[in-house]
Amino acid sequence: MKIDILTLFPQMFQGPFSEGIFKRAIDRKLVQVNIHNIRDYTHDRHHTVDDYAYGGGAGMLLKPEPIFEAVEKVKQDFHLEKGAKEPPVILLSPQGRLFSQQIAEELSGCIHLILICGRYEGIDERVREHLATDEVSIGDYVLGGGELAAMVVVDAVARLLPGVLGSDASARDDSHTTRLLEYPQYTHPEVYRAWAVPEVLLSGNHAQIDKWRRQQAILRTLKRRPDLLDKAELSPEERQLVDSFKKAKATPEVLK
Ligand code: 9WO
Repeated sequence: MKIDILTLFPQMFQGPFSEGIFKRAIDRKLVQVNIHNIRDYTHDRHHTVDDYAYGGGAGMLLKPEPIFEAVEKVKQDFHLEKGAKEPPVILLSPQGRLFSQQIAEELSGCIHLILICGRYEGIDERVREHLATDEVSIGDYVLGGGELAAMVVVDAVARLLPGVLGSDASARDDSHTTRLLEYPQYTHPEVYRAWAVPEVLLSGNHAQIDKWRRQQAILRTLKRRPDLLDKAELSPEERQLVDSFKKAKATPEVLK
């Protein structure tokens, strides 16, 4: 997969992509990330990327021309390489559709992504209307710009690509694909500051361990993210367990 990121702050991307699984994936050519400075696509001597809003109001907006030209250039370069179809052009903004594991999976099927990071007080509406094919938000808060959001999206997408993690299983097997939160996990020592690892995990009884973990995942999800349980795939017995806890007036010990 090739990912082109348009930003006014290219240096912000130096950290995340030079560490850990990313670095390995890039070294192994499983993913290619190119950072482009929007300012390089200006033509005036001051390299102007922002201007006042028509109608007045707070602050400066990103001008459309450098962004259009940058997107057109990276599209053209890719087409020359691959002769491929139009890639998604994703604008990171608080007004986008809310990012999720499902969107990450959808994007991981693309061979080329173009991400646009806004800055200042906003971006000329024509970028949104006539250039971006998609607008994505990573959550309901305002950031200084789209860069950190782009890194979140790229991180979530890249780890789903074949070969990026140790195995396909580890990427797909986690809680947000199965839509339950994770069960509690423990490593050595068996007792730390008088806090012991739950007995069942030391039993060696794998059927019992699996059952305990599944129950813990369900109960934790019920307590912290009950909205997720509606979509989860539960057996009839597990549904009953959930319903009995939901109906109970007092909070059961396991949920505290
Ligand atoms: C700032 C501002 C200040 C005064 C009046 C209005 C204002 N609007 C904004 C604003 O929305 N700035 C944005 C900053 C412009 C586009 C890039 N920025 C951004 C993207 N902030 N937060 C995101 C973002 C992206 C994805 N998911 C969550 C947040």
